[in-house]
Amino acid sequence: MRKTFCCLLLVLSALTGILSCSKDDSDTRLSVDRWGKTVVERYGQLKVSGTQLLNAAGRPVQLRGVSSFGLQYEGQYANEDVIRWLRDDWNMQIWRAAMYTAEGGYISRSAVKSRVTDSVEAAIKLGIYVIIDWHILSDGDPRIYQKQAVEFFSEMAERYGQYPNLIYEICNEPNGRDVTWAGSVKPYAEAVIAAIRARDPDNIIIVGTPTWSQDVDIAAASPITGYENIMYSLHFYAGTHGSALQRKAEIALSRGIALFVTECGTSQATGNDGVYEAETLQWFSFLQKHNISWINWSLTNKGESSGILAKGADRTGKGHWTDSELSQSGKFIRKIMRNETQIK
Ligand code: DCB
Repeated sequence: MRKTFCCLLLVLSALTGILSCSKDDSDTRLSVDRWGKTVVERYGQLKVSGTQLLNAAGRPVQLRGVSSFGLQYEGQYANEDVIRWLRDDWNMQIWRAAMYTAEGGYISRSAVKSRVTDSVEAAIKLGIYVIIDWHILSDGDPRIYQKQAVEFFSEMAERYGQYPNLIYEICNEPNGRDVTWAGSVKPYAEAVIAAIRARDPDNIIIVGTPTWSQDVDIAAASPITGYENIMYSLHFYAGTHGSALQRKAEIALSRGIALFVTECGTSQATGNDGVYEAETLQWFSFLQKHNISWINWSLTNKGESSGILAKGADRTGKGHWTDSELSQSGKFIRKIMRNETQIK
């Protein structure tokens, strides 16, 4: 009797072992798993199939992470200490290096590029994914600095294209009445993608969409062809954008393109007001349902409600912030990323 019971236990534990291995669930939301493997070691080279982001083994994955603030303003946080701390304390799987082009960014001060390369090198060392974000904003038409973008991304692809950690975001938020998909963003994207692909055959390239990366439905009606591993950005601010934008996302998905939320905030679209926790949770459920990756805006201590640090919190750029140095939004997002708040 005892023997049969033991046998039964053995069979049961073997079965649950097989089941948990094949499900992969326990590890999917971890930056480093319980065996010490980083997310890049586990997922490897990412790829896109239809609307889905897949790991090297062909399984759908959802990444979650944090965006820097404008690197020309708070570049001191784009370093290995902070990124390591976010990986380990926040369970961050992806870091976005937001390099503004205008507003005192790369175009007038090219030295800010070192904040991007520091970010990429830290991410490679730490085994997380990293987005190089060409952060157009007040320069709403990406064609204004297309030549500089082609040069910049050629260099980045040449230097880092062989690492699976890298993701290119080629135009943060095209905007302006005359900045259309067909007339402006798509031709720009085709030029920059060609330059990247000449040097990096496979890393993901994310293309911004008109109206501050909201018109994903329009991009989906005429997607970029001839290249693999292309995704499109969808950005939302929970206090401003709701079901109408989700509807646009669903139209885009039904047309077959893959979306990546490279920037989203718990505030209104200004980066301030709120925190809109209920609305953010609703968005995260929506993204989880469609398995869409997201990145939270942003790591700043300037005191705006979307920022994850409390106003004036430590500026030394070492990380290790205590709870009282985090903002309301920071505490809220941290719990979600640590899987302490369940997204249903
Ligand atoms: C995006 C931008 C991002 C911007 C945030 C919040 O802009 F990608 O750069 O960040 O969303 O507005 C903000 C910072 C502020 C800073 C300002 C200018 O949080 O501290 O002063 O950049 O550098 C959006 C997003 C959506 C919409 C409009 C903007 N929208 N926008 O839907 O109307 O105009 O900046």
